[in-house]
Amino acid sequence: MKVQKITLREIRMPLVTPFETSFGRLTDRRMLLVEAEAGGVAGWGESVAGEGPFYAPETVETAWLILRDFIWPALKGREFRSAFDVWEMLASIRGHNMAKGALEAALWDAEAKQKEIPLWKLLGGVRKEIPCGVSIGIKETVDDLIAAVEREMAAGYQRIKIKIKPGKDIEPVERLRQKFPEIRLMVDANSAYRLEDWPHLKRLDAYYLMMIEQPLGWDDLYSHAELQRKLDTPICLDECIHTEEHARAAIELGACRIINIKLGRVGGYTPARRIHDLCKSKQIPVWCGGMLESGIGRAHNIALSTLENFSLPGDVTASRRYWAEDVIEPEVTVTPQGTIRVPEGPGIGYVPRLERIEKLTARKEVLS
Ligand code: OSB
Ligand code: MG
Repeated sequence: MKVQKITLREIRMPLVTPFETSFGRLTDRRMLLVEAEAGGVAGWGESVAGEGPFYAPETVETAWLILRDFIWPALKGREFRSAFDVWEMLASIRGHNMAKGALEAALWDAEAKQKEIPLWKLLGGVRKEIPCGVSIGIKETVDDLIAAVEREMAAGYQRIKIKIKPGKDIEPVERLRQKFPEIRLMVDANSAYRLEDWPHLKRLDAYYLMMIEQPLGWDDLYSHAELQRKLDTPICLDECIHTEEHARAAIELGACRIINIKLGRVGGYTPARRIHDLCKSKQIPVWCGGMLESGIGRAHNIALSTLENFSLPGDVTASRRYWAEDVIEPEVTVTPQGTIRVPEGPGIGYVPRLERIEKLTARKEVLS
């Protein structure tokens, strides 16, 4: 395989409804799309870096810079066996996983398209239908939250995750449990608490949550291990896990019992699969996280979710939950049973709508 050229595009899309987490409120999304031309096909990837360095250190700007000045020069003109090798070719660049992951994923898509098979098959996926959950942002009132949960349950989603932060945690969870005693419910704090808050977090044990996601510091495995010893509720790590080594340390320390895998956070399919395999061997279930992606990133999350140990519903949802109109054809839809049927077409299995993408493009750079 050899990459002839890559095109970076920044697209902007307004969210259907604002999304609030403990680290901020988002109304519009800026996304960096990578199109890679290799051997007569075009592979597509999406960087999940945010507008600011609040979920993770990377931003749209840093991902653009690293892709242009370091990642592209490391691949340009080089012959390699398959997309599997890209991660290793980029090993001298430390961090910047979201930038790496965008191009790496685009090359997996390209390879599957060259071979005329679905990407999920190239990856070794086993699932034809993936179970879906939703992530619901922090709401003004608990009544708003209840209404949102009712809507998503009616749409079929198999589990509900709500975002929490200090002051908006116990009460909403308690009210949701009164109203919906049977649903699969979990919370995500996006690092809003400190270890000293453990007696407060301990109160969540009363509500038999599936898990509490990333309660403590974004890079603090040690405190999560302390906290997990005090809680009955399983901790799931998101922000903390950027590498296979972090995953290994987290598991060995007892810092979590579940791991959320995001392609961008770990730098692409090769590291994502390694973390998946490690977790499988340690009986740690994983699920696929979401980053408010456009259809391109969404399609990749679907492919990743077909791997065997993605046994819990992920944050992989219909295009319509976030976008009035997506950038792929067809859009991602969810069955009344709360599943997504995995596409059978080549590569990611959804076709990028070039005309629409061009219209949404705020800036573009072609590198060859
Ligand atoms: O922590 O999983 C998270 C969105 C932006 C940044 C971080 C997170 C999220 C979500 C949204 O929870 C998941 C989705 O894309 O539906
Ligand atoms: Mg999270």
